[in-house]
Amino acid sequence: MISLRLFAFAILASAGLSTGFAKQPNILFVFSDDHAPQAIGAYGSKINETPNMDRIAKEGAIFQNSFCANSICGPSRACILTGKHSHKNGFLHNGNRFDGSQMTFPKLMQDAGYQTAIIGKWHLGTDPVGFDHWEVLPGQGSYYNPDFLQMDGKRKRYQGYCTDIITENALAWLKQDRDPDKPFIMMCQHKAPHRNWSPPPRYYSLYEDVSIPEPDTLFDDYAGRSDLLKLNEMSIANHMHWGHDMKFKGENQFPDHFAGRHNNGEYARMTNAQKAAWDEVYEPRNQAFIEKMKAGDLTDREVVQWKYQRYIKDYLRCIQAVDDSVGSLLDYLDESGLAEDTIVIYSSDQGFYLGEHGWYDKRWMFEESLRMPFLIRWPGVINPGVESTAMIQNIDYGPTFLDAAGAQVPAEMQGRSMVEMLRNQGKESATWRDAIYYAYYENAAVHAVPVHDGVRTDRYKLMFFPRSRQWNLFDLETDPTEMTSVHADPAYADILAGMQKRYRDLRQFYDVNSATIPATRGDEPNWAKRDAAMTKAAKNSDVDLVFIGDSITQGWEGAGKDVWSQFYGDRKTLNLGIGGDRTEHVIWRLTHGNLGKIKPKVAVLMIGTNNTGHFDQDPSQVAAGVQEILDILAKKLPDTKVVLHGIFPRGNGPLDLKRLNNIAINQQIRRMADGERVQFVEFGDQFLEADGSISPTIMPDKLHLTPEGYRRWASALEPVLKDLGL
Ligand code: SGN
Ligand code: CA
Repeated sequence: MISLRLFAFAILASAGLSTGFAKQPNILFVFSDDHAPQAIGAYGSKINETPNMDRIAKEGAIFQNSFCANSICGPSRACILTGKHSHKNGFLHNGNRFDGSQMTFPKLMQDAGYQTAIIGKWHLGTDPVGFDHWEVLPGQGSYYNPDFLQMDGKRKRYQGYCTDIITENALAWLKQDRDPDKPFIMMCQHKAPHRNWSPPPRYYSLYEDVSIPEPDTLFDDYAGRSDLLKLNEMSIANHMHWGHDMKFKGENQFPDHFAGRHNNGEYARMTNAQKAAWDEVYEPRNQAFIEKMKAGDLTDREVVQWKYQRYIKDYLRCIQAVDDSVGSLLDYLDESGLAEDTIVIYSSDQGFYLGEHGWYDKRWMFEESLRMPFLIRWPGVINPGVESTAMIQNIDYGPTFLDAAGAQVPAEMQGRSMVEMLRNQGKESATWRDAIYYAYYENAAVHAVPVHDGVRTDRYKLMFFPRSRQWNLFDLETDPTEMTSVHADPAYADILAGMQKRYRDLRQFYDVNSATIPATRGDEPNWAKRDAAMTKAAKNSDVDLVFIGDSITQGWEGAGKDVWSQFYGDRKTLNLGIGGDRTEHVIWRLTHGNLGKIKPKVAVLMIGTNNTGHFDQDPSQVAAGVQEILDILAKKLPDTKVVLHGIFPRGNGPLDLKRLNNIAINQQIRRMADGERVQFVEFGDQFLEADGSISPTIMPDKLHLTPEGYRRWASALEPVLKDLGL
């Protein structure tokens, strides 16, 4: 059988693929969910011990600066599969569906002769592609008696504890089902220690008699950073659920201290025997707490401290089972003689807050959730005990696996192979990256974390929040817990400018154009309300004319009201304008219900002045956003004629910078008209005085129209609409 494997490798080598290693190594990639490095012994944990994970570090390498590209489950996994940032692989936030037809590293590993398998959490919506064998949890999966999706489309329920079942099934495939003549990559992906942190019976009492040390920032008040931090819904103080998180039964008895929406679904899945074992341990603890509360023995602060202990102990108990899993897998590699030929990696989809900043969960670009564990053992290549400070990211995993397999890393992968660095015992070359780019897109969702992105170098971190258009800058050397943003500190002016430059350049390097990335503003209540109202209105298909845009379009319901009823009152119209929207928001709306069932004869589109106003965004980027909207309209409303407007002039005079930006956008979007489906109209001159200024009787704030302004707009547009049969 060995000869077959060598034969396969010879073919690979003759095809121009070469690892530079004796043979293609196997890869065992153990990956968990939400396991923060600060809860791993090898990373210096002060709160638990993980001897088996530590063994990987001891016999191989630990990466101290390992980061994710987007700190949330599905996106992190999609970044790994594709070696690309979220905006490139299309999986921006949980709830997206992974496009399995795109290039992924498992497919390329198959091409390179590998047998590929994945068992456990997947969470990408569509079925796995590129795997010879898969068995995955539906969605988040369950800790107790979990169901698994099978390759034949059926579901199979197992009795027992999820972490152990995943381990057993991974071992079964390694032992019995794989083809021993081929190299393999096995991705063993645990659900643990994801919320609701349900441990296995053998660890119900682990840590019960000790008090786990609290992080210094448990009582963070969120001062000194973006005010959006205060809107979070992920604090131990205010957002722990009575049943789901804290494992109480029955009605929430202290609604001032516990959120009450969620029951413990894991308990509900248990068999009677499992329930009895659980109750025997948890109920006396619960009753003791309830009695203390009833006696008024605990201050508010002490309640938070109790909740922290309940949370962290359950979380660490889950990790202990994951550490057992790593132990069993390593033992098997030893026993089977595979250890020498197998790369072993332990990582997790993102970090997690273990009470730091008063939080649980992840998402923010702060250290605890930006970091990912990365431990790697590669016998014969990495010496035991290597510690690397190179900045690595999850987009590097795919390129590394491919490179280790001797396969070509496609140019479209944005990450880089770490193989050379691994051969150099963790020392990065001079051309390795100096900074990482990070972006989080899931706002208007559970935990209320706003969209933000940023860059991190070895010392500084810059974050940008588009909703409030705020920058935050952290000096990780003087403020490692990120308690104070120094963006406005004059002493950091040069550093801020340098980091902003790096931010712009990295966004360009990774081809990030926020004007084309669908974005909801659903975390802003007024926006959410109007968006919902428009989606409702669009359910009525009887619309001939639709206006799409921002506040200038929304203004037809304000300053433009009378003109609207005069011109459009008798026509079947719909106004899809929302003040403050940029191209990316319109893209989101048109793909999330705003077009409903309508099939209008004409769509009037004007968008982009806020891309200019908010960010002075590069005209070609904004034009690409407009193009994206036109593409969506072409797809969704192929029979609708589009009247694409040049963005109206703004500002004081002909050389106003923002006006010039709009002019430059208009120059580009004019070319998007085909004269057939899309017509371009430019009405700017309607609003300008002879000297290029804008009269206050037309735009008092040099941006928004008065009733007279709307009259001029409607009059100029009218012949175009008539021409189009309206
Ligand atoms: C669930 C959890 C959230 C968690 C997300 C994302 N709530 O919605 O706390 O942030 O998953 O997690 S729960 O009530 O279901 O426990 S992720 O790891 O899948 O991204
Ligand atoms: Ca996760």
